[in-house]
Amino acid sequence: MIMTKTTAHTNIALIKYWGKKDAALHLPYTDSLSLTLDGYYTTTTTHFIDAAQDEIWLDHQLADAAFAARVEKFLNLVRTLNHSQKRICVQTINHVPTAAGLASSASGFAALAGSLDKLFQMNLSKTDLSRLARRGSGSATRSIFGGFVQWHQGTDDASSFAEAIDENPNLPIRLLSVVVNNQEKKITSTKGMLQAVETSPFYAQWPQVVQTDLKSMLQALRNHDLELIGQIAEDNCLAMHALNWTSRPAFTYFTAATYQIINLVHQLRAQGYLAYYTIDAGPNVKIITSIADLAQVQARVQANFPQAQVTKLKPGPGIR
Ligand code: 2P0
Repeated sequence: MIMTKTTAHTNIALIKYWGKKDAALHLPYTDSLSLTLDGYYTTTTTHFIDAAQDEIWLDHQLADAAFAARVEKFLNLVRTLNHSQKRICVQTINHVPTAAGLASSASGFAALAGSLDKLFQMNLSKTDLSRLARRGSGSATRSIFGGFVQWHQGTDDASSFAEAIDENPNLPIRLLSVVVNNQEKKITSTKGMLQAVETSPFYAQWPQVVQTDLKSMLQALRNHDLELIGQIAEDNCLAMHALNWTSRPAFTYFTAATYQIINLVHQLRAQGYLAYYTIDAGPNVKIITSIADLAQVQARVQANFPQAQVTKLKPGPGIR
């Protein structure tokens, strides 16, 4: 029997992906740039089954209808690519709170793509694996690679893939994931970004914002300028969330706790610590800091938010 077990890590976007120019192919309106994280990951195993239907397991239980439907759509794509009708059993273990804005779809579809590549003996290159993972979820495109990763938006299925910028960053960057709420989000990323594209009068500005931020970020990475990396990431995150505030009807992923953590980050920075924040499609915050300041920043977060689940994260590897 073929070993199909594949592990993929989540990634945090420092330059965000928010909006698709092609919903079916998951082609984004902009490039994006992320850091793959060590501590949150998904492990997926697949095998063929002699059955009428696919079998989808999530964390040792049969998956709910919404999760199963999304996975089956991806299985259908891979079956079509391989001219196969075989049913498949998928077993997924998430070492990351599902759908809490912590990119479980990124690690999930990257791991699933990697596992199916082995099952069907497709022998895809990393670039082609990235393109395949993209069909499951946009952010999964980047989780094929470790370290800092750029997703080139491309113009079609062939040209939209991610590339490693620096797989083993020699940079003292650390992140603190501050989970204040691990409930599933009410507005999925897919829905939220569609609403922003269709209704925010500021969406027209977004590609230009990303282009400028990306250029500055690539330069900051080359210079190992961690302060600047944090500042650009924070600014870009706020620009993304401004698209949601300016949608009609307006919406936000932020909750009261989100603002409280933002305020604490500002306080820490005023006191001389390296601390910036970035936030995805949920209320939880990731704090960007340095090895030198990690312990102090973590202590302050834990003292101020004793209920929060705080996890230290560092750059992580690509799929394996
Ligand atoms: C990102 N996010 O760049 C952005 C920033 C959340 C905020 O990609 O519809 O699950 O499957 O392509 O990838 C989360 O959205 O959305 C996401 P789909 P996905 O990481």
